[in-house]
Amino acid sequence: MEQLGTLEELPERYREELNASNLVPLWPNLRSFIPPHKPRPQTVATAWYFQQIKPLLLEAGELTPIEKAERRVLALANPGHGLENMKVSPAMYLGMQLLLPQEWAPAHRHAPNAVRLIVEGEGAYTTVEGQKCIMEHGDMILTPSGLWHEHGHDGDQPVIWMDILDLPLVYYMEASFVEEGRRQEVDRINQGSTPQYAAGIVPTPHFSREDAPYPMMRYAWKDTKKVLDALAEKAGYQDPLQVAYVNPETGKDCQNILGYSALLLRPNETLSLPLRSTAQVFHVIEGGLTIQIDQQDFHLTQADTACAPCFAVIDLINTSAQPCYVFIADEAPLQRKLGLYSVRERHAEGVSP
Ligand code: 1HN
Repeated sequence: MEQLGTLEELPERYREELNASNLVPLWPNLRSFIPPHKPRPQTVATAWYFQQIKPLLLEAGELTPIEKAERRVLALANPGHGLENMKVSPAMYLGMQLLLPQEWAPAHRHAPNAVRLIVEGEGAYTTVEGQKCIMEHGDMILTPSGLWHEHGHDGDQPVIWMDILDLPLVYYMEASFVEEGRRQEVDRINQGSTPQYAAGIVPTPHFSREDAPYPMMRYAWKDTKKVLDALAEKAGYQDPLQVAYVNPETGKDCQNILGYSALLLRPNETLSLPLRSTAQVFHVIEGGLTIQIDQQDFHLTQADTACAPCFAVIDLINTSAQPCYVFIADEAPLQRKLGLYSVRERHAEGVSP
């Protein structure tokens, strides 16, 4: 591939004239905008350890009253994107949120979609459009774009959860804003059971399905874990055990932009993932594992989180005698809609299996 001309090669006078007319020569920048063969991500493989996060988050609880924070969150920022940009990848924001007993995080609704993954503590809940979703360890709770949500806490211990939002993308699109609201009336308590879906039935379409794109707000961990364990009983050695969080009425991704799944890594199992065009986040719900990302090892235990850039070579390694359950978030729904999603086999990229 030809080496292209640089900015420095151009006469200073010419560069100044371009500048004054808001013009930029493409050729010095061309290679970085369309690099050969694969993207050059700013996202760097990074891990965040709960043991380090928790004391700092609890200290935030002493330093900043909830009224002064609205949401008391420490964002997990990828240094490759600049910490102040508070992103883990081009479209994913991650944060750890603390709510103390009796605290209240008031109602609002905003353009970015969010999910909460409950990390620690009991007694808290999120109310989404009048539906009170009880928070238990490992549950995933949706708060989709434009829906009212607020958090409360009737328990007696701090509760910590992880927020995942498509904020970086929505902000980049200049589409991000919030509205504040009044305390919601609770009209339904979601305890996590979804007997209609377990029965293989959905409401009849007297109401257009389009009108209810979010039939399920809470994905209870106890149910997801049961399904993974049942799959493991029938699965062969090294069959990937991964389930996607979907809209149970359509089978499609549960949100428009980010995708969510859960994976079981059995004792002493190693899983070599295919190379994917999306960045990925890995969060340990139970157990421990080593994640090798482009030859870099991260040793994670319960509540730790790591991210990998697009097309990274990733191995998930469980050397323990305990099963390990991992929550995964990615940008696949967004990339699929844009026609950008792809998967490459390792051997085609010269990587040994
Ligand atoms: C938000 O609304 C929440 O509702 C948490 O708990 C984190 C990060 C950025 C923008 C909005 C919440 C957020 C957020």
